[in-house]
This record gives sequence, structure tokens and C-alpha cells, in this order.
Amino acid sequence: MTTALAAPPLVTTKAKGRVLVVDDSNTIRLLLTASLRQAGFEVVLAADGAAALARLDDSQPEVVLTDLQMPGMDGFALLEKIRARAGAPEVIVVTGTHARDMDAALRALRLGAHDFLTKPLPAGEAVALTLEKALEKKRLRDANERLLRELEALSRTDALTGALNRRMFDETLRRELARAERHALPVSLLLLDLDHFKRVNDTHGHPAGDEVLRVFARALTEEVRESDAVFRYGGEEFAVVLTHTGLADAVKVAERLIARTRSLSVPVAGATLRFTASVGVAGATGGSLDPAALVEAADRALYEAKRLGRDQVAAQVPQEKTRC
Ligand code: GH3
Ligand code: MG
Ligand code: MG
Repeated sequence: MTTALAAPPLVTTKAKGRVLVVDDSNTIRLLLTASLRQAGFEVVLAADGAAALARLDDSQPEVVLTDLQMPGMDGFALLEKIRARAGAPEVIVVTGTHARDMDAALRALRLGAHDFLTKPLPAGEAVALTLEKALEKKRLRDANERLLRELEALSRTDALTGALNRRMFDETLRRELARAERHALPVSLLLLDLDHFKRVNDTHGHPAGDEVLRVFARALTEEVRESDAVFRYGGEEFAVVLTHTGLADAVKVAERLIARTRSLSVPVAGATLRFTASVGVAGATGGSLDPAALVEAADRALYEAKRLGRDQVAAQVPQEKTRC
């Protein structure tokens, strides 16, 4: 016979959310603290607008419940300052019930307050309900912002390697060439292509090929300056846009990149896979160059590097378009 021992009930101490209560009246602060804690909220206190602002960073409240009339910085000024912050908490204002108090409440709503409560404050449950609605809005807003940031990152990068994608390449090259022209600065483009990559797939399988692409892209990103972005141009071809860099220096960077590539390896069943890359380099110096001409020159250089035996760098100067 087995004796089942009942597990002790799980006590969850997690608060519903963190609320910053701002009021110059000690009595109201105490009353609100008691009823909000009773309702399961974590409460942080401040006696005026300035003190509330000082507490925002360290306590990170999700909702601020503030009086409007306070000495020094009042509720309106506090509200405006809060709304100007990134990831701001929701604000509920507390006001009286006279006609002028209603005007004040309306003004607060127009300034971005989520809702208002009137004094004397209703029973604890009604205050808690208003707070819960504000919390829900704040969390939805945060989730939305997170999702947008994720989507934005996804729309810029290549899913396999994490390098910036072709759309970003087109945008960046156009922008950097325009900037280079405006400030008479040099800009160079590297097109890198893995050598005999088809053989990697054919011999070791597509997943091994994918891993080579990831390892290669990571190494490129590590090797270049933070301002010099790495793009997946397509397939096993990558591009690096080197700002403020003339052709001679760009060739040096390319040499460094292929040397690093030789040192890379990917483990495959019982062996170590090594690979090489060829690079085509093209540079522009403040002239009126269009992106297509620079890409075309880098592409011709890449073809030349392949033709000369791969695992090497070749450079080309873009051809000026001549008119007959
Ligand atoms: P070369 O030295 O002349 O560049 O030869 P190569 O074999 O690298 O060139 P080719 O253009 O003939 O082959 C490129 C190969 O890259 C073919 C294609 O299947 C492979 N490839 C393109 N994108 C991916 C990918 O995302 N993953 C994997 N595993 N392979 C890819
Ligand atoms: Mg290739
Ligand atoms: Mg290729």
C-alpha cells in the first residue's frame, strides 16, 4: 500500500504588476498603498512629480497613479515627461469632482493619460480594476513593440547566416555612394564567393554547406570594422561595403578576409572540412558612380579571381559610362 502525501499548496507571491503612486498627501498615499497591496499590486511611492521621475528608472513601474495638484512639479508636467519616455508606463490621474476638475481630467486624457479616477476614491476593487486595464494596455503595447522590433530585424537579415540581406545591401550601397559623392570620400565594395561550393554540397550534403555559409558569414563580420556591414548577396556570395576606404586599402582587407577563410573549418562526419573564397574588389572615389556600375566592376574582378585559380583577390576600377 502506498501512502500519498499531499504536496503543500504552491504559494505564488508574484504581484499583478508594479504601480507608482504619486500624491503629496500622506494619508492618500497610505490608503492607496493599503488597498493596492491588498489587491495584489506591488506599490512604490513618491510625494511629488520630481520624486516620481527620480523613481521611474530604479522601480520601472508599469502604471503610474498620480494626483494632479501637487506642489513643485504637478501631475500634468509629470504626465508629459513620462509620455516622452521610451517604453513609458501608463498613467492614471486622480482628480476631484468639480467642473474644473473634469476639465483637468480631460486635459490629462488629451496629454496621454490612460484614464482618471475621482476623489474621494471609490472602493478598492474599482481602483484595482482601473489599474488592471492600464496594466493590460501597457503589456499589449510592450508586446507590440517587441514584435515590431523582431519583424524589423527579420526583414533586414538573412535567416540562414544572420548577415544583412540583399534589400539592405541595395539600400546601403545607394546611401553610401551618395554620401561618398557629397563628401568626396572613397568607398569600396568586396564581392566574395566561396570556391567550388557546389562540391561541398555534393560531397558532404546540404546541411554541411549551410554550416560553411554560417561560419564564413560570422568570420567576415568579425574581421571587418563595425561600420562595414556584411551582406548575403545571394547563394554562396557575400558583399562587404567598406566606407571611407580606397581601392588599395580595400584589397588589403580582401586579402585578410581570404587568409581568415583559409583558417576556418567545419567538422563533418569523421573529418574537418576546409574551404576557400575568391574576392572581387571595386572602389569609387567621390565621383558620380551609380551602384550598378560598382557592382558590375566588383563582379568582373571576382570573375577574374576565379579565372586566375580562385582563393585570391582581384580588383577592377569601375568604367565611366561614355557617351558617343
Ligand atoms: P565557383 O568556385 O566557380 O564559385 O564554384 P561554385 O561551385 O561555388 O559555384 P556555383 O555557382 O556553380 O555553385 C554555387 C552553389 O551554391 C550551388 C548552390 O546549390 C549552392 N548554394 C546556394 N545557396 C545555398 C544555401 O543556402 N545553402 C547551401 N547549402 N548551398 C547553397
Ligand atoms: Mg562559388
Ligand atoms: Mg556563386
